[in-house]
Amino acid sequence: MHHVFSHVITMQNIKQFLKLYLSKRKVTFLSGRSEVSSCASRMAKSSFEYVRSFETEEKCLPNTWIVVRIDGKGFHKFADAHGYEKPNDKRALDLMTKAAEVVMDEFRDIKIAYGQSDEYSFVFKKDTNLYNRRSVKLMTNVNSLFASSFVYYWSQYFAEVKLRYPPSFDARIILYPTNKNLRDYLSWRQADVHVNNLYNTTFWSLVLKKGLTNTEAEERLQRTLASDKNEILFSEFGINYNNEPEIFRKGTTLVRTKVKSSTDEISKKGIEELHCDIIKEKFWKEHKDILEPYS
Ligand SMILES: Nc1nc2c(ncn2[C@@H]2O[C@H](COP(=O)(O)OP(=O)(O)OP(=O)(O)O)[C@@H](O)[C@H]2O)c(=O)[nH]1
Ligand SMILES: [Mg+2]
Repeated sequence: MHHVFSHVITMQNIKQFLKLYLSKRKVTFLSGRSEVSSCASRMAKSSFEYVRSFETEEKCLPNTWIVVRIDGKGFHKFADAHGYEKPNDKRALDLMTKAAEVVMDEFRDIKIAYGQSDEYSFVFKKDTNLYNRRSVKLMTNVNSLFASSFVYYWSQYFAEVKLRYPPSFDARIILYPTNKNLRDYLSWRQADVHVNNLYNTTFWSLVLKKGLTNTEAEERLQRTLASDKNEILFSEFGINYNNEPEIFRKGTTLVRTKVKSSTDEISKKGIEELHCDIIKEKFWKEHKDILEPYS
């Protein structure tokens, strides 16, 4: 016992011990951060990670058309703040369509898009597997790319108008099981343009060209039928509503087309902008590829 003790406390041993001890400390000190972070990551995997189980994930029903519709938030105010022309501002509609094209370029499973006023609907093919059909992923990605593109391209369409505050859009997702349901949805949006645009065209003619106050124009149009508004436009303003630009009357439909390249060998997919009737059969006969693979 005495022998061992006396061996341990020789000066040489103390020096060696201290050297070893300090070098170990240094190593510990230098690797302190990684030890702390690896400790945190171990903790994250253990005691913190359970929070992940609170996340929920909703998937769109298989075999259904997925429609994402975005709509400008408070665009009545936004239009006024940025001097939109009344009742229709071509720049605004073109900017909306530009943003929609960016979305269609990015998300190739969108087969058709339809826009009017401050809204755009995007239709994903029935069998898309994008984001595993997770509805929140689909909806938020479409919405945020649309909104950022709207801002990104603003100055190209409104060169003289400064963007006064950041616009935003709401979004919803709707599932349609049959082709008929989808066609009826798109018809509903196009019928909405017709009703609103006929009203707005007549309303703003009365206000801007005839000097009526907003209230007077509103009263004048109360309980009028479409035919009455057509008549007011024609007899009082010489406007034949059917000759108004199609983009205002029909909204904008975006479809994919095959564009022949200059060499004529490869065909590249492009986007075509249409302002036509999508309620009647004709459009769907001419664009069979949208619905036909599906029943
Ligand atoms: N002057 C003008 N206004 C437009 C044009 N396009 C859209 N708007 C305005 O945008 C509004 C769109 O309607 P809503 O989406 O129902 O109304 P909103 O004010 O955006 O309200 P929320 O969508 O509920 O947030 C219209 O009522 C118009 O005031 C346009 O080309 N010219
Ligand atoms: Mg809106």
